[in-house]
Amino acid sequence: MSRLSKEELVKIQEGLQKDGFYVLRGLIPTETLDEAEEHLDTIVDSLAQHQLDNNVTESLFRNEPFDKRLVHVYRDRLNEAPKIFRSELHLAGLFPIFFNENLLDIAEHVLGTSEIRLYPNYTCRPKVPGGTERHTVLWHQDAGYTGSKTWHALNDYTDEQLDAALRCMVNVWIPLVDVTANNGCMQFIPGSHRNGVQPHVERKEYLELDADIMKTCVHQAVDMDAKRGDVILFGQYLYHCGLPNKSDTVRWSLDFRFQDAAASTLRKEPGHLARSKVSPDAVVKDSDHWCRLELGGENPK
Ligand SMILES: O=C(O)CCC(=O)C(=O)O
Repeated sequence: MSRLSKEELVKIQEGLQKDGFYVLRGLIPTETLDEAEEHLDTIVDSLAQHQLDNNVTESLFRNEPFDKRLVHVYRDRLNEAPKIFRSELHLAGLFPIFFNENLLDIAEHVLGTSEIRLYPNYTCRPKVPGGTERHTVLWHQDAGYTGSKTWHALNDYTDEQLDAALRCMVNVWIPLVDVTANNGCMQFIPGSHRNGVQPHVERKEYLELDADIMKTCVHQAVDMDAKRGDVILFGQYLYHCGLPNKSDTVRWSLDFRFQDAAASTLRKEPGHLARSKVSPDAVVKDSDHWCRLELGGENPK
């Protein structure tokens, strides 16, 4: 894997500062994506087996392609299909993506520290067709979730801790299939990261940015089309949503965040150390190590 140059890292940081996001084309090698896909398919194996055991389906659909299999497993019940996987992601095939050296170089450059954690919120989204409410992500800022006490956050953080936690995070979104508006890509409002954290309303499946705020800017929304292996970077403050999937295949993607390991996660989970000069022995070493760990890292006793 060739490493990004200093010039490229500077350009990424400038793009993030200016627009609130940056897209890297073809960063993740095909073999890495193929391996991830193979391991994610084992999650689909379990779901298919469960449906078969309960006489809900007549087959495991093992020969169906990765972007079709869940459609068969959940045929006529697409609104029951899982919207995310999290605890299931301690799979060997995901280590090379979550701990990709180029992504860690970007995090180190953008966050200005060698102490980087994988934030305890890493997600795989199998966005099934049908445009269901469950699979259509409403306009939001990730900061809305990170600080939300009814969602994941601890009850006793200070405003200073919240501000520090949000400012030293970079979000990574990777499509495992080509994505367009038709199969439910994200939409961004460029420059919206400059507005700070805005009010969100609790909806059934997701939080939603205040409707009056969205009225003023939704006409600026851009479709974040991307190819398998591209990487979309953005920050906690950017207004974004995930469109409904109107295609007949599953829109698979991964999203995760890197954070300065010195900041609070604002959760009970500490995350997983991904790079460190201070405590190199505490870094997640390899895929075997990753498979032995649990979602979000060991909770402090
Ligand atoms: O994948 C999507 O459609 C939306 C993802 C998203 O909102 C996020 O990663 O914060």
